[in-house]
Amino acid sequence: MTAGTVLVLGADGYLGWATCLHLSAGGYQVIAADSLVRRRWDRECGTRSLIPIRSMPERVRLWQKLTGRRIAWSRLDLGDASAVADLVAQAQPEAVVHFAEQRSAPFSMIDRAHAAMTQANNVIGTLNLLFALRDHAPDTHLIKLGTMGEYGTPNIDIEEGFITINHNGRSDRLPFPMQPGSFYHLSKLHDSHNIQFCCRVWGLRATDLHQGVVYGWRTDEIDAHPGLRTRFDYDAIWGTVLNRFCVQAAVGLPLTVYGKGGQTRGFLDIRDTVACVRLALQNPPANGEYRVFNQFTEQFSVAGLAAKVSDARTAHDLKTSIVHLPNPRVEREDHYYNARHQRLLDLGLQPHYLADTLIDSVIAMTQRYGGRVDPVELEQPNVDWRRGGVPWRTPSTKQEALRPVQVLSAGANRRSGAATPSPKARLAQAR
Ligand code: NAD
Ligand code: USQ
Repeated sequence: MTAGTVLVLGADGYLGWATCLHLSAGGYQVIAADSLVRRRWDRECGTRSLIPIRSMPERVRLWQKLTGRRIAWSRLDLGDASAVADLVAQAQPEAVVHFAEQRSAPFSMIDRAHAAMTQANNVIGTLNLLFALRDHAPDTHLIKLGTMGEYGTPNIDIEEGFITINHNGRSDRLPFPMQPGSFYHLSKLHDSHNIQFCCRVWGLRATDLHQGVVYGWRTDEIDAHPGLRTRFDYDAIWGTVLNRFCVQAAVGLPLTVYGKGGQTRGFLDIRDTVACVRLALQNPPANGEYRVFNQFTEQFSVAGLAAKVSDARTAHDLKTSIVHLPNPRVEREDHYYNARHQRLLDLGLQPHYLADTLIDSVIAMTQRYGGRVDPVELEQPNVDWRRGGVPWRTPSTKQEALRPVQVLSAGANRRSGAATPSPKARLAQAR
């Protein structure tokens, strides 16, 4: 069977770009779209990808030069309903893979404006896409990136989207109860409700990938050339926990476990993200079907992950310290967690489990880009779930903006005092 056209939304992001390459290598006609808003949010936060990333036109040109395969690039904001409708109508894709959302929980908790912007961007963007599909391509398979964080941490086993409940002598298969932990995670749940509703009412078909926390930076396709690399976030707003721990270890800073560290989550390698999307694409649901796959391969506690990174360093005779900071988030730190993740395995997923070699590879990459590390980003969380945070505008005002949250930790005195060393000087000290 010839592979068809796939529209990848959020193509300039960490996972979107890796997925564009993987699907293009697999013979799909990929249309890559993104508003590039994430590059603007980085400027707002004074953050940047540890790995330098090229512009979208440069990346798609390089991919075509190396492989002869064309990825069509389109700058598009999902908030622009008529542009979304035009693109869907014109492309008539077999599937739309939707990554295009504000995806940071801390960013969504900064203040009212960031919470509102996150929910408007994510929920309205997805709604615009749903209407475009209804009106112009009702048979298209929507593959939506949701999150394991929609479930929260209930004291029962987590199923894949639905649970059969017996109540007062009657039984039904109902959506699993959800308890998201941030305005960002709530936006994903609101999306899930809208998508499920549109499948039921309009007969659309959708796969909601409830993905865990992703780590790593390499896929087979990215490895083809340094100019194809995808973003890699390590800072306190955008960096996910294992990626942060690896960078902390690489520059000799303590691994920052928030609270007791018993918070347990599902995790997966970025190579498995792209494989899961392809498997969902190759095995579409029926018209009218809304299905949920829990997309992760292993579960770890945060303290367990810190110990793994520390052990990987010890194997090279390098010492790593672990600090427990007061938790800026409101989340259970010691809880039951057992989430089912069978459906993608049933479709043939061959997981890449977390190994010391992966940790070593992230650390080696970090050492290569050590000059780009801002140690301030690795020491303290800068958004508190109860009090919010201060939205800084430019890198030069960032350190000023960070001051109000110094109280978060005893270690915060490292940032107090009149003369704060420059990031470069701090990195030199850390080494
Ligand atoms: P990312 O921030 O690197 O990429 C998201 C991309 O979407 C950015 O390039 C951004 O410019 C774009 N975007 C945002 N809003 C848009 C809009 N309105 N119109 C067009 N483009 C828009 O994020 P990521 O880590 O690649 O995550 C991608 C998706 O996967 C997100 O939906 C996220 O919720 C989900 N997810 C990520 C992880 C993870 O660990 N990274 C885990 C689970 C789920
Ligand atoms: N944590 C630490 N120390 C750190 C950073 C984080 O202990 O330095 C802890 C957090 O308190 C939390 C856990 O690690 O308990 C995970 O935090 P994270 O920042 O790695 O992940 P999260 O905020 O949940 O968000 C990330 C992505 C998001 C995705 C989600 C999947 O940014 O887009 O939806 O992972 S999940 O967690 O399954 O919901």
